[in-house]
Amino acid sequence: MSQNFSKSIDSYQKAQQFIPGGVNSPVRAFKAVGGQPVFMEKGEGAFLYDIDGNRYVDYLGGWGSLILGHRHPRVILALEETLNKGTSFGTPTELETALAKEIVAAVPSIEMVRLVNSGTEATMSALRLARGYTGRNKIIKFEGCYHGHADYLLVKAGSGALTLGMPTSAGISPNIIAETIVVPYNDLTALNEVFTREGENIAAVIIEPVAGNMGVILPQPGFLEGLRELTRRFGALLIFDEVITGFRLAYGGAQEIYGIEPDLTCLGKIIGGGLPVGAYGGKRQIMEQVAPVGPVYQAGTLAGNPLAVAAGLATLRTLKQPGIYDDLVRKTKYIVSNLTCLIQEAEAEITINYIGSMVTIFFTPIKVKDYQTACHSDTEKYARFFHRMLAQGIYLPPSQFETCFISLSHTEEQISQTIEAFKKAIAFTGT
Ligand code: KE4
Repeated sequence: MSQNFSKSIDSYQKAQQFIPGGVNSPVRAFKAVGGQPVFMEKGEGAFLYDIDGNRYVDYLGGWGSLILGHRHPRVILALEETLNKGTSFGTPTELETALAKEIVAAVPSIEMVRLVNSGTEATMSALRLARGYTGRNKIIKFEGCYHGHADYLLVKAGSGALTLGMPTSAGISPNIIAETIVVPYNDLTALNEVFTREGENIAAVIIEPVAGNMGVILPQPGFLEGLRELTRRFGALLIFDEVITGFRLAYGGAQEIYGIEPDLTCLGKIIGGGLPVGAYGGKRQIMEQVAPVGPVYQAGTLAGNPLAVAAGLATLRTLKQPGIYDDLVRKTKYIVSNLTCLIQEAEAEITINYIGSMVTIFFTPIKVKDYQTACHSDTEKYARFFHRMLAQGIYLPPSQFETCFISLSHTEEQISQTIEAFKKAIAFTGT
């Protein structure tokens, strides 16, 4: 299938005149894989259609937001019904209460929740709340985890920061990051040492319970349990950043899978059904420190926006149907098992990490369990692989350090097409 990208190339030239890098989020610019970004026109189910008329099976899924696929009928209907009443009121609406109630019912550790506009706002607010609640200032994050672009979290961060080779951004005051302590993911010994040294100064530990921003990396057995025990012992809050894993791995998120109860949880992506929604929530006694009830301030003009909330609510209500997560896992296991056979047949130096409907194909033969081992991946090979898949109509994340998402809308036919394309791509990539 010979693809034509002339309109995307032209649009990219135009975009770069008005927008830094021609994109509104760095990872979209294809810097890590080379070539020109593809401009999309439309999404439908598991397909993306670009402005040149090329069609792709989509494994980006709006960076994890679109677990139902593009333009799910229930989401579109909810948006149409809401749009008929308006787009934004800046007042409380019953829709917001309904989404909050749905989240509280889904996640036992969340007794109250505040809706915001993005995952960044959710983690930023949760950390401010942790500092306000504990009266402490230091925070711990893990190397390679990405929690959005708040200054004090852009330290050895993953996702786009890692992709662009700038895990710590320019423009951040040393004073700000002086209170951010970074520990290797899955390293309980290092974490123990920090707590022994600084325990009474730590306001919170924030973690992706399953990392998605170094590519998929699972917590080693005992790691999350040890983290929970240490935070409890030293009086620091445990914040699960479930912006990716929330409602992705289970209806109750990663904390349902691993049986760990954090003090605060950050959500995003899926709870907006493709529109901008983030949220942070937890125990009532902590959340009641948030303004206007308590002294920790946080606000947002469009927080709880009716359209975004309606799309999120329709998504969560659809995910509640029996068997939904079993279907996602079944599809994912089918893809992974077929790709694994092809890797073995080709004796390719590729490792696949996956859980639920989250998958990363690492171009390294070693087990990827943290930032250092993720960085062993051959990003040049990944770039060649990415473009070979793109040329065969498969759209993957334009970075080795991201996650592929399987949605409810991926069909057997599209999965077979993907497996076939993978076989050709790894032959070409020379892995
Ligand atoms: P947003 O501010 O982008 O909505 O959410 C930030 C965030 C927080 N926590 C986790 C675990 C996240 O994965 C994210 C954002 N994810 C990236 C993709 N890995 C967003 C894509 C992008 O930056 O363009």
